[in-house]
Amino acid sequence: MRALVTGVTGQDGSYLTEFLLSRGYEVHGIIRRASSFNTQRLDHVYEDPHKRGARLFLHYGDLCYGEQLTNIIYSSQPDEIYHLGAQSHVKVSFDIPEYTGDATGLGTTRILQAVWRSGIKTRFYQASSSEMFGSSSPPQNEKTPFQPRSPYGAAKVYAYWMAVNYREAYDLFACNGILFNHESPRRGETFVTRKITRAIAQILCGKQKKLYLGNLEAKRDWGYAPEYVQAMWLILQQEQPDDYVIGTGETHSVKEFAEQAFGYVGLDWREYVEVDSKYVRPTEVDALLADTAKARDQLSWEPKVTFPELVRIMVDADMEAVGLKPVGEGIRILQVRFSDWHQWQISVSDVVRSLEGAAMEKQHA
Ligand code: NAP
Ligand code: F7E
Repeated sequence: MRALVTGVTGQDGSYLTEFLLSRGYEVHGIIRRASSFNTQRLDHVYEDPHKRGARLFLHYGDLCYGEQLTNIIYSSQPDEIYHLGAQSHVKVSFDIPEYTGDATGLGTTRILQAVWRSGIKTRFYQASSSEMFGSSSPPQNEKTPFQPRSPYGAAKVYAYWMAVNYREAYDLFACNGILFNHESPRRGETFVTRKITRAIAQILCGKQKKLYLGNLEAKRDWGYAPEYVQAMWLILQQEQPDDYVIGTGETHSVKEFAEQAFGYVGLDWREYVEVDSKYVRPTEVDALLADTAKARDQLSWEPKVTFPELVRIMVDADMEAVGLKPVGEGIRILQVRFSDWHQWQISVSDVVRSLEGAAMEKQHA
């Protein structure tokens, strides 16, 4: 089997690549040209493509330019396409709404059009988001109306309907995974969970005194990212193309996340966290909570990692990244819950150290 992954350098793209390689896939990934290395999340699985038996190949492309996307799709002839690439930061989407619409919204249309025009028989996964539900009351499922509250959410709604439209108009095997927030030690440093766990490690080693956050009352359904990429794969293995909500069925506030994370290392979050209105959004999604009955029934997918466990995994990883001895519960959770494809040493330690190295370089730049 051959898969093409857009957004391969991101949190989900890197876990999905590991998972697909572990299942024997050949994986082609699309990366953006950057003036510095942007493949840190993949370095541990990357092999020289000249080597016999190499199964990971990277191609330059940008979601804002259709021609190159068509070339890559045509030349790699994938059995499955996982379209994960996007400008994925909600707050940033208010600053660059036009670009967000282009990359996150139209990017999907460019890929769908390339698939249709090239006539390749492939299955297509669209990375849809719980942000599309916006102000619709929780719990949210596949039938809940979309009422997006950000340029990002609106762009994802457009992309969602384009996937549905190509399925209905051209019989493409196109599916939407409507994923609720999922986090990990590879989460980008400016998303709230990683911002908190990373700050704790910096505070513990004396490099940071305060953590400035925005809205502490917002509630999210937070799960563990490696489990979510397994759901993406399952969605494309079904007999019929369809759309699925993926989440944990539990919701917690930002304040609760901070409380648990600081508490895990014996600190009181109230002594360190301060609110800065700079991080408050013009419009907020107040509460997200997944109703995952369909995924449970049809995909037999259920998350194994709980909210306190997710917090522990992330804090342990960020402590390790700065050279501190982790508390250790997070490390044990991966040993018990995951098979070979996702274990601490290879999947967390090596990657987090290289990500932390890159983040430090940026700070000094
Ligand atoms: P992420 O870490 O921000 O990764 C986004 C990826 O898209 C990166 O590889 C990035 O490349 C790439 N990208 C951005 N703009 C691009 C462009 N113009 N051309 C080509 N590539 C581009 O996001 P994630 O958390 O892995 O999420 C994966 C997908 O799921 C995204 O579509 C996101 O919107 C969606 N989603 C995420 C969540 C969540 O909780 N994580 C929930 C629901 C849906 P660089 O590395 O070069 O920046
Ligand atoms: O914010 C609040 C913020 O940026 C979560 C993306 O992966 O998930 C993600 O979007 C909550 C919001 O994630 C800070 O206002 C408080 O209510 O971590 P976040 P998000 O906006 O939910 C969805 C499902 C996606 O699809 C997206 O791609 O936390 N919050 N203080 C803060 N958020 C940030 N980033 N920084 C703060 O200081």
